[in-house]
Amino acid sequence: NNCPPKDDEKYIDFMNYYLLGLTSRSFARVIQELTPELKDVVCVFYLVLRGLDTIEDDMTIDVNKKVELLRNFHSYNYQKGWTFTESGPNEKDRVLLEQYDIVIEKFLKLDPKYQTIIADICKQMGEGMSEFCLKEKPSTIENYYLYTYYVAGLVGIGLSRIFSASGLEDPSVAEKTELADSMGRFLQKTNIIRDFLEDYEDGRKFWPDEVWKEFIPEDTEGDIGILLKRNYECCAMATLNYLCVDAFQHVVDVLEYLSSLKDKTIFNFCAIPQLMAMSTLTLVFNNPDIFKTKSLKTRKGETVKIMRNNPDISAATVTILSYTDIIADKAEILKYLPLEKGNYKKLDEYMK
Ligand code: PS7
Ligand code: MN
Ligand code: MN
Ligand code: MN
Ligand code: MN
Ligand code: MN
Repeated sequence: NNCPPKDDEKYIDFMNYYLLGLTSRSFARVIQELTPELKDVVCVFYLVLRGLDTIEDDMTIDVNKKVELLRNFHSYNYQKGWTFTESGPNEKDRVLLEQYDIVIEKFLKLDPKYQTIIADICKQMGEGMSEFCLKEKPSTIENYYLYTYYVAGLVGIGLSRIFSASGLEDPSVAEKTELADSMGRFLQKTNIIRDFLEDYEDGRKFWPDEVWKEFIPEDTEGDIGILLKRNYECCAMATLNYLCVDAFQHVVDVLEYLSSLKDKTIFNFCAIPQLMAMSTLTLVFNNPDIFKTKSLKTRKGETVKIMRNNPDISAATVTILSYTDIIADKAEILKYLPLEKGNYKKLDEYMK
């Protein structure tokens, strides 16, 4: 048998980075370029949360079973040999759970100070996710905030604790939990807004009902799918723009957080996804195509520019400001749209 032993360190590393490449399109690269002290830690953190999310997303698992798995997931990280082979056949990341024992091997080799942070965030996220799989997905704006805190704000908080624990960043980075929360939620809200059509077609709803109901005539029947109907285009656009404006509020925190970082590789790791999200949200803002096309993405050339630029805090600020210019232009056009069709007037109030 040519297979290396499962406790071979090189094999474990190879497999973990293999799984990272397999399960993350957007984070694999920035994680790999992190400083050596942190890259394995963040790679494992990613895989642990990706594993947890694969359970959350799997609609073939019975809810009671799912709640149990989500709540206990943090403890599996200490259980050598644990794997989960019952994911539905359509789960794109099921192989991660089938090979989860190799993530555990790597997790147990990390400095215990990092293990504790990862397990703690995993525990809190698992509890939050289980709460939401018992009730309906975000229906009020308050729930939408809470959900994005659980699945993304907590990631930002955990990463900040890791940065500070390494000594590469100031202890104060871990203490700015509100800014870290904004870092995560800006990414998550952008993702939820952009993926509306894809998620809807897969039976997932993240846009809070409270928002679109604001913009729709009172006696209308039906679910959020109504936003895809031609007659309701105005309401759909008002809802979209409301959610975009809500997400844009995080950008101030993002810049403040980024300006507190010292390590260049940590800065890149944090800044690049935020700039990508800003680019995506600018593209999506007031853009009716998101209700028609599933893969609305930043143009390749623009992505390359963001990545290659190797931004420092002033370059990142300039990039953000160039996007806010575009947003301001798009918002200006909005003012001249006819108001009679729907509730654009309400939108106008929100835009102030
Ligand atoms: C530990 C890097 C940097 C202070 C798996 C990174 C799914 C948007 O639509 O896969 O499924 O393709 O692109 C990431 C803050 C979390 C928030 C959350 C862990 C930034 C499980 C990312 C990522 C904090 C729940 C990716 C939040 O979505 O979506 C590590 C600082 C995982 C970060 C999920 C979403 C992440 C997300 P799609 P993605
Ligand atoms: Mn992705
Ligand atoms: Mn999920
Ligand atoms: Mn997911
Ligand atoms: Mn997904
Ligand atoms: Mn998504």
